[in-house]
Amino acid sequence: MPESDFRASAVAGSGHPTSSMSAADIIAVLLDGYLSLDFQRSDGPRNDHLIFSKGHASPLYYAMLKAAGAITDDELLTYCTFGSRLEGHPTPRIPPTDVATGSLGQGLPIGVGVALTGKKLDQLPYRVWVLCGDSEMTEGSMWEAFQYAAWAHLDNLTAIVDVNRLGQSRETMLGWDLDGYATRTRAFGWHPIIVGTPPASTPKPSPLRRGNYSVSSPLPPRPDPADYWTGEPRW
Ligand SMILES: Cc1ncc(C[n+]2csc(CCOP(=O)(O)OP(=O)(O)O)c2C)c(N)n1
Ligand SMILES: [Mg+2]
Repeated sequence: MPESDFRASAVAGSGHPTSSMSAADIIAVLLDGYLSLDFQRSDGPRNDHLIFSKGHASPLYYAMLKAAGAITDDELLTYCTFGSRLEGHPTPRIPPTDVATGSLGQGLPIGVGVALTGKKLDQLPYRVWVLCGDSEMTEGSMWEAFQYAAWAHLDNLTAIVDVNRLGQSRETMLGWDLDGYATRTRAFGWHPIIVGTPPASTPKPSPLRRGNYSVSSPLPPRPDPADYWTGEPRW
């Protein structure tokens, strides 16, 4: 998936490949053992739902679809071209996407609605998985969603927060404070599980670091590569 992620972004000269890399392990584990979704029959009512609330990680989403056999390599490389189903942010044009995401703070609230539908209206056994960014957690709508989901006892909903310390242009408010996320979500009635540990020290900027993904840059280096903005490709 990381290879597909970078190839699609490189061909398009666009996208957020490092935001995608950041969650590649998470999605690989999900795909391998947890996500119950038949990509060949993605309209099946019992399928799990996967919502990329951090929709800018679309290269990863499409890399996952390729890994699952839902799209070909040729289609992967149409990423971000006119007429392609693979837009810069996922839309329902490409199954099994339920909803267009990309405006941060919307995917989890929508996931709440899908989980509510499965549990209360349709009474289907599917699970809803929502991939969220750590900077995205500053959106108030996320916390409305956390609050409502707990109140409605939506035990069919899993929010995955990809804590990579960085937002668009700098460190998030909580940085590597994983306990800070756990404390907050627990206070909202959730059962947080911390997976992994933050690095012992923040690595020096490297060419493939999140937020600075120059592979070979024709541009002169900036004074502080840590300040590079996500979604600003420099090949
Ligand atoms: C409502 C909204 N505001 C701003 C943006 C622009 N934006 C795109 S990516 C990004 C940073 C996201 O950081 P994070 O949620 O931590 O995701 P990461 O890329 O680190 O995985 C921002 C602010 C957006 N997509 N939506
Ligand atoms: Mg982040």
